[in-house]
Amino acid sequence: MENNKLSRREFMALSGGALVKIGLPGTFVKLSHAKNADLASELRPDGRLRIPPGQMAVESIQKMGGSTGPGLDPEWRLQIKGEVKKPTTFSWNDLMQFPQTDLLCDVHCVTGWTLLDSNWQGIQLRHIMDVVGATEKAMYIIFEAHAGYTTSIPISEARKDNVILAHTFSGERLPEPHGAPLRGLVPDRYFYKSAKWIEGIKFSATDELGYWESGGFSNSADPWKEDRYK
Ligand SMILES: Nc1nc2c(c(=O)[nH]1)N[C@H]1C(S)=C(S)[C@@H](COP(=O)(O)O)O[C@H]1N2
Ligand SMILES: [Mo]
Repeated sequence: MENNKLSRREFMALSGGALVKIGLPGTFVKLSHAKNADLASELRPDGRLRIPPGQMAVESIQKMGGSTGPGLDPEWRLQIKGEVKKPTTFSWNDLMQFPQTDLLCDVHCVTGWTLLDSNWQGIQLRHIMDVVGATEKAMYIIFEAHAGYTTSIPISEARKDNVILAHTFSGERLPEPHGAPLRGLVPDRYFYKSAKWIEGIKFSATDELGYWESGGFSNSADPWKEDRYK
């Protein structure tokens, strides 16, 4: 699939005019076609294609917008709630006491760009799950972010090693447009599952469609199945 398959018109239709927020397809700087062609046959350790179908590797992360969040506000807190044994509100300092994970991963935006070998640091979500104790009813994780943005993942995804709450990108504190102070990072789903500026994480027995998911985008958001739309 060509990137231009996601035409402006389709985006407008699907997202009810919220086009600007998800970004204009085709405005990003791609790696060369030759480099993309090289990578096209490369496989990940799990046997999946390095570049999922319909994606194009780009040179750097793109700023995809959204209502900017709290940045480095010392009053910022992360509230963990719902189906957990110990509902807890963490400060920045609390989170810094947890084991920190260094992650090298690829991210895939539904508009067609893929950033390879991006480097992040943060706290594994499954570590937080261990600390607060998910109840047996907990089947989904709902990320609640600034300005009402939400997105969800199944708890099975949330337990994966590569799912983190990221505060550092390329060795530096996450820039504000990319989600400071903390964002979810779910590399194996389209990037709209990686909520920037998170303020809460809700464990839930039932799923709740997120911001993009209720606007026509896929809830499974699996890049290798090209689950872009519902
Ligand atoms: N809070 C919040 N998180 C968000 C979004 C948003 O608008 N608000 N956009 C999502 C989408 S559609 C994408 S592609 C990525 C973009 O992240 P980036 O701006 O760091 O590239 O963030 C996701 N997380
Ligand atoms: Mo996106």
